[in-house]
Amino acid sequence: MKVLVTGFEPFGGQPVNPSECVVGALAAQSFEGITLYTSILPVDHARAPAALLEALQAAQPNAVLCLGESGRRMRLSIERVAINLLDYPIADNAGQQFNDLMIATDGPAAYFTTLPVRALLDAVHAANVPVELSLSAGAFLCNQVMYTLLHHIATQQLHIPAGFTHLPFLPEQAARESMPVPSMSLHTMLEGIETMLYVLARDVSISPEAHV
Ligand code: PCA
Repeated sequence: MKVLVTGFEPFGGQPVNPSECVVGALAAQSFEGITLYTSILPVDHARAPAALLEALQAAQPNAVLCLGESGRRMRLSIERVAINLLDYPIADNAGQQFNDLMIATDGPAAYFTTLPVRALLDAVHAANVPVELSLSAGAFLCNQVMYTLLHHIATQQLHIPAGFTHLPFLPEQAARESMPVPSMSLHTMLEGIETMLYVLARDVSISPEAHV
């Protein structure tokens, strides 16, 4: 099966983005039964959706897992819901900052992820990697990408499990902070995300007519 995994470039003054590190490490490996496609998305409200849709077109995947950083999270956070809202206090990497703006004026208020969240949670937990289900991907770029992904899949009537997982800071990021913040090693993050990929490979029934 084909799986598209995306990450984000660094933002907010951070030297790295753990999602970019995880995606880079995954791309250097091979996974039995999985053809992996990867893409690093810009933290730019105008360019991120097009970059995501381009990656979807190129991969024609059977499942999509988008990754991003959330420095406040203590565990891998499998997001349940993307909301139709851009509302964030810091500028994106293009210097833009929005409040109270809809992502899609013709779209519903929210989408649930179509990933098998309970199976993913249980498998990652069984692999001894800290993980949780999270209600909301926020209202910044990660939410925008998750909403754009699920809106595209819904409107194109695709049958592709898709969703988002937030990652904590890496230890080298946490070490730079003046206040104590949680972190997780790249090795542990990779174990968790690899486990998720194998769950998707096991659980996802491949629809041959799925075209993105
Ligand atoms: N995290 C941000 C955007 C890019 C990223 O990695 C977010 O949580 O929205």
